[in-house]
Amino acid sequence: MSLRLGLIGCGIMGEDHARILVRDVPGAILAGIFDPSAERRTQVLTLAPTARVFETPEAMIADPDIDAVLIASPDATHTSLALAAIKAKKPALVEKPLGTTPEEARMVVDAEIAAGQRFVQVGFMRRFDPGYGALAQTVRENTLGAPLFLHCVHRNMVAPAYVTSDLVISNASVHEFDICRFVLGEEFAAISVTAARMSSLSTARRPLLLTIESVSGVVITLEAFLDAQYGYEVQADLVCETGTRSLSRLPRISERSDSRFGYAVDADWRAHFADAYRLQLRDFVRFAAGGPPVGSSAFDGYAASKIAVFGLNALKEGGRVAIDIGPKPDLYA
Ligand code: ISE
Repeated sequence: MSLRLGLIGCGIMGEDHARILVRDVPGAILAGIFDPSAERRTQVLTLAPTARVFETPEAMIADPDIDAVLIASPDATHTSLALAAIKAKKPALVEKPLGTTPEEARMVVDAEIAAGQRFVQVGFMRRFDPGYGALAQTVRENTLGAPLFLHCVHRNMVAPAYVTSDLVISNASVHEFDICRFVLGEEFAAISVTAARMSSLSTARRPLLLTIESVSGVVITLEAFLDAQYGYEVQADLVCETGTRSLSRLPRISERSDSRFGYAVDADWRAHFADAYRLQLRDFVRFAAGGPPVGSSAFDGYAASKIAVFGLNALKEGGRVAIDIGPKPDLYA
């Protein structure tokens, strides 16, 4: 029997999950949806006309006809809904951030520890991207010697007006914190943040350069620039003792037209990480059907939020701020 998934939140990410689920994920159906907006519900119902509409997310989580949930509602609701899923003993794929503060995210970790079981997968989809997978493999198998630098770039076309410099760290850079921990397979020791001058095209936030030192001494640099205008771009260059390995700069398709030869740049992360989103959902369905946990755990979600707080301190106070996220509980070993 197919796994019956419930979708909480039918906005940009919820609709994307619904589309992927309906088209590309065997073994699961979209059985229920919740969203306060009739317009957004209708959009998702056109993809899955038989999905049942629930009045509240709590009713959906408790319903015996729903086996697992995708939580893609506004950030401030993630923690309480993840806790409700754990209480109902239902697997949940929770969009990042797991909490709006590390304390909130920690509540989810503690609830899983008390339950003695993992239910939550955090939607840091980059862990499923084949390119990042290859970088992680390089480190794991020591094919180029020890890693020394990891140079990252995170550029958005234009972020919404509410995205402040703080959110560049706590909402966008958290992806980088998670994927760099994954690629290097270790924790961070310190962070510093330098803000560039404001782009004249955006007065909401400043472009940031983050420098992070890992516990073993790898230096990570991250340009986080959310107003690049030309499109969405993510880069990562892993510099090791005997060579470097990088995410490809070139998309799979090139084009010749109008006397030009070139490549298109993706407009946003959904297009750029389409493969990763698909693989993430497939693996979540396997996990929810009884398979092993995969992807980012609740502890990884907590770690990203906690690192963000150290980053915010570094932005505010200047200088190098030591990072300590504390020990990893046995459940996540
Ligand atoms: C956005 O909030 C996301 O979650 C995307 O995955 C990320 O890549 C993007 O840059 C953020 O602004």
